[in-house]
Amino acid sequence: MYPTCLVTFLIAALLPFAAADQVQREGQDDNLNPHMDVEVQKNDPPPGAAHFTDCATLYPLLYWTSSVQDGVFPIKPAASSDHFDVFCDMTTDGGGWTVIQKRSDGRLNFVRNWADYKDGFGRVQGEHWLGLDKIRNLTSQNSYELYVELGDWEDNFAHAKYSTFSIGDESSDYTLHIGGYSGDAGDSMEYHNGMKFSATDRDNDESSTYHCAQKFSGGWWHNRCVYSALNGPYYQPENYHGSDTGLGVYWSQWKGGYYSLKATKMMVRPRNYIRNL
Ligand SMILES: [Ca+2]
Repeated sequence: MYPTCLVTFLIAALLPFAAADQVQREGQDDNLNPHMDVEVQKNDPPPGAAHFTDCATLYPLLYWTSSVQDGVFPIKPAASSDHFDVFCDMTTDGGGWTVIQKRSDGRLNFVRNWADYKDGFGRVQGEHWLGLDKIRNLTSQNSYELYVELGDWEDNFAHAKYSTFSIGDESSDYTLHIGGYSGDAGDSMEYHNGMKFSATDRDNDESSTYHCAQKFSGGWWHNRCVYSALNGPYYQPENYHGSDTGLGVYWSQWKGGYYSLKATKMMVRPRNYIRNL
């Protein structure tokens, strides 16, 4: 698919950078790699970054160089003015997924305002929300699908896959377009199709009674109010007491009304992605 010389160039140029970048970010310890003396200018696009508009376009390079693995890589969607780092899931369901949301331990607060949800928060290596503008830029460059992975406190996992997923721009309040469910988690997103995004300081929901984003916290495409709320407040099991506590991290069709999930991951991929090269 790629000429040998291009592959060689990209391997030489991109992969060491990605490694250096990751080391530097994780690096509370500057001596983590004393041989890596590279001055990384955050605003300079890394060599090769402009070639990849999402993790799916990166996948063939990793495949042909026998280096398929999950990890952090720089991408630049067509509509984005600059590159940014994303976490690429290259192993689930054929790989090529760009992660847009992840929760795993509750260390990151998701009860946030509009500006935070617009810009994104957290570190892509761990819990994070990629940001509505970036999600918009990603999903507007092709027809995208969404994969939602859920984990409970007994280490069971379930997933919901949607063959259609995109969001409008900010002038539409990032209206959600989603459909084509398959999976074993149940469809808890259909109720939110066509809804605008709401956050703690922005009530765009369909309820005249509630400010859903304040009542259930976290930003989401609230209706009246939720069948799912993956950005809801995170609870350890010992601190969760059903209806007395609230919904927490919520996906009604899998675990029922009052169960706050342990882990979530939302990720996107072009629908025409060819998984087997
Ligand atoms: Ca309302």
